[in-house]
Amino acid sequence: MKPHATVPYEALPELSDAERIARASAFRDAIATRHSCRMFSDAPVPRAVIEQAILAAGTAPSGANHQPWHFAVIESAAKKRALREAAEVEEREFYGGKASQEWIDALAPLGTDETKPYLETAPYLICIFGQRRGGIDPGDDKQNYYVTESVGIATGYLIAALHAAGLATLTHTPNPMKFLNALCDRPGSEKPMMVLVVGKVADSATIPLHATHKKPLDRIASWL
Ligand code: IYR
Repeated sequence: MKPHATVPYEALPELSDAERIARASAFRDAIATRHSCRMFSDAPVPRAVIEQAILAAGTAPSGANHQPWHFAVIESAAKKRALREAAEVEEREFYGGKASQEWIDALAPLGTDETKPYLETAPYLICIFGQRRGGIDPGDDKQNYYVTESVGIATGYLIAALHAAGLATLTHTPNPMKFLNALCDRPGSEKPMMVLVVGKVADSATIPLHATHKKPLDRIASWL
């Protein structure tokens, strides 16, 4: 390697093989209870939970460690209503003819339609933006790399952190979603990538049976 400033890798725990397997399995059990939620309670959630989860997301790996993400957290009723209205305009077009029949058929087991009441019910809508340019220091205007991949990984961390805090999430992707820039006061150079709906699960909420069908290991992995 070329010379560069370093610090020691903080020691990871020395575990027995059995303990590693048990921990990996326990994590799988815990994360497997996470499902996309479309029935949220309007119960408030402390902002500090969201802050800690976003800080966890901010530790994700990214191209050249430029951390090309921004999380705009909508919590005001007025902004939530505006987002819902804009999203529903697009969803009406999507379900009203823009989407291919194949896509509509694929969504049938989820029971989704153009009405998105949870966009107003849930306490937080985290709008996630990718930055094509930036860098690590304030005011940097450097090229960023692997923005989509980096933001995707950070979003995974965010979802996992919120799940660990006992909160439900829904990844929502209005199409197109450029309206999010104006709504969230973000510069046009940023790419809106996802809305993460966050809150407590509503009493007697259900999930589609379809969502419980996960592929077995031999269909998602191979050993070479
Ligand atoms: N954005 C629409 C449609 C939709 C698309 C996919 I791919 C999904 O996994 C779920 C929904 C909606 O939110 O209804």
